[in-house]
Amino acid sequence: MAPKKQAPFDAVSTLQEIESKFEVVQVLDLDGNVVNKDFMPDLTDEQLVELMERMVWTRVLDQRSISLNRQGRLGFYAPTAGQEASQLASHYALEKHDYILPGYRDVPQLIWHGLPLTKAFLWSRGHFVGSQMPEGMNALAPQIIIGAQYIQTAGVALGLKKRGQDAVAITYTGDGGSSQGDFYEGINFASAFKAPAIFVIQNNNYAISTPRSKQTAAKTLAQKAVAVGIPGIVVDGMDALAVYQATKEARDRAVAGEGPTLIETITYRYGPHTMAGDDPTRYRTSDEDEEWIKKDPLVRFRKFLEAKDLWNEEKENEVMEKAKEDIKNAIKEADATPKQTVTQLMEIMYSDNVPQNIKEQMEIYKEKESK
Ligand SMILES: Cc1ncc(C[n+]2csc(CCOP(=O)(O)OP(=O)(O)O)c2C)c(N)n1
Repeated sequence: MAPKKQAPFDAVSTLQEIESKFEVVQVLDLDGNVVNKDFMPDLTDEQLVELMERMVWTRVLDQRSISLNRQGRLGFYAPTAGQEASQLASHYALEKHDYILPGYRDVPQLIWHGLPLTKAFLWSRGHFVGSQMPEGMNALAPQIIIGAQYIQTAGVALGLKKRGQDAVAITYTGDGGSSQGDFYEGINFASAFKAPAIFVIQNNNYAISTPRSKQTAAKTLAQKAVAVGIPGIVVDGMDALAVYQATKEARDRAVAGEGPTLIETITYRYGPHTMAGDDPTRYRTSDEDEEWIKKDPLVRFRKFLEAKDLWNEEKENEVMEKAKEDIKNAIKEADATPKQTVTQLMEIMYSDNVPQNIKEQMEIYKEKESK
């Protein structure tokens, strides 16, 4: 009997079908109403309040960091306002012993993972003390090379698996980062080894001034997961509950030995890319900004909590005052930290096997800096 003739493969409709499945998952609408009970996280009232406190505190930190930068009291700073749900609700789904491999905008996650604010300020100033994580805090310093942290995350996650540790490695990049070679290598390697990794793409629609539409022809960034055989999900990145739940499910899968997940959070940064001088008005319209401000993660979550009688103005003011006080103390402490020396910079690069030429240079600087 002649073999049954195979139907011609329709690559175009297969693609369209896959792309149509990647809808944006949301839990809260703009008025803070739950619109998707199936994706509602299992969080206690105390936990919901704590997550809001972290977002409010971090919004104040962003505002103060921008003015400290303008006063010349901070160095590198990448604004975070608008991305609080994407950053902090994903972090909230982690455990203390999980590893974070952040990008340069992800300092808030480090702070809530245990990085003292003083160190965060020192990192901004390029002081090496700011890159040294406290003992027991599992994180790398923020990555500046776009996408490089994705490869490192595959390695860290594989290490966790080989040691049989009940922990995950989470990393963050932007929409621009999802076009880098390192991005593909990282998700592919982690997938092949079923490493316990969570890959987050914070899609804030711009890689500095390059719009998302020029980044890729793919309809979503999360669908890139399909090519390496891992689950991908697109969530409303201005919706703390949706971000939390997506990350929690990804973590559960990872520790159960089921491998990595790719999460795309649709978000927006209100400020410039960094404080180094890009002017968003040259590449974004004020109409676009206004559309996004309507989706603000704090406003939406506040409405949700207020309806449950868990939040009010007084509570919000308390958190804002606490943030201002914390910032004041931390910047004072950062100012009082001794300036780094060239000798120290060389010393921290090597634990042993210091090359001869570095040893010689160290001697020269030790001598110079002892005066
Ligand atoms: C490998 C590499 N290429 C270029 C740069 C310069 N650069 C810094 S930020 C940036 C855009 C990144 O955009 P995106 O990944 O969307 O992240 P976002 O800052 O929006 O969170 C570029 C190209 C870099 N740091 N590293």
